[in-house]
Amino acid sequence: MKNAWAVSRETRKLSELVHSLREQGRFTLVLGGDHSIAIGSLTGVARATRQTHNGRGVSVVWVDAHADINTPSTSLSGYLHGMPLAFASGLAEGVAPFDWIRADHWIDLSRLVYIALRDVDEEERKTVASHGIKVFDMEDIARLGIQKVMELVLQHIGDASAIHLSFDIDSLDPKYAPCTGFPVEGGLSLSDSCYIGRCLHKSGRLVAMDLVEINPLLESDGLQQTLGSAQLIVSHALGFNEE
Ligand SMILES: [Mn+2]
Repeated sequence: MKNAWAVSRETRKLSELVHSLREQGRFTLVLGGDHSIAIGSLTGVARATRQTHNGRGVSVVWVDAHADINTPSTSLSGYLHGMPLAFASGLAEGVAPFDWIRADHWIDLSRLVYIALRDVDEEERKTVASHGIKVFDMEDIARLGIQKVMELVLQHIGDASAIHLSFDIDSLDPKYAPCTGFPVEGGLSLSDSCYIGRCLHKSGRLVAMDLVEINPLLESDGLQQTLGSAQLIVSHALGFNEE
């Protein structure tokens, strides 16, 4: 695992912080940066919402080109940004230095939904299939339209739990967000991305959001555009663009 001790230390702090803000009923918005920070945000939100929403806890909507569910043993790269869901769900349990993550930090994979996947490792495919994780890939979005997809997303996670939106900017087509480490062609339009945020806001159950994988060092020309896209998506998710 690359930079494991530093990532563990910082995500642990973030987990505590997010947990205490959620206990106060505050919405948490986490901006990045490497998607490994979701190890902190997800575990903090999961622990804080375990007893809320009639004990239904938190559902996770993961909008990303990648599945980010490798374990340290299946990862081909060792990058922790490809593993946050494995750590936050207990798939990678008790792995030092992430052994501070205990069962009360875990999210429930049966209430995880992926949107916009299009670059998934073979081992990740097996994990997604064996845990019955719901996926709406780019083909599904093209076929059904984003409105229908979001209807099915909400149907899958049920109508009681809190919702955590983890939004990787590389879910967008690179033409809307070029400044990211691992861009993949054929992604979401900006308007569909905003719709996802708006729809989850309207559910009234969105309690936390990550907006990640903006890397301003990569392409100075496209930076303003990438930041503009991100800002717009966040504003829709926070309810500033209600129709
Ligand atoms: Mn990601």
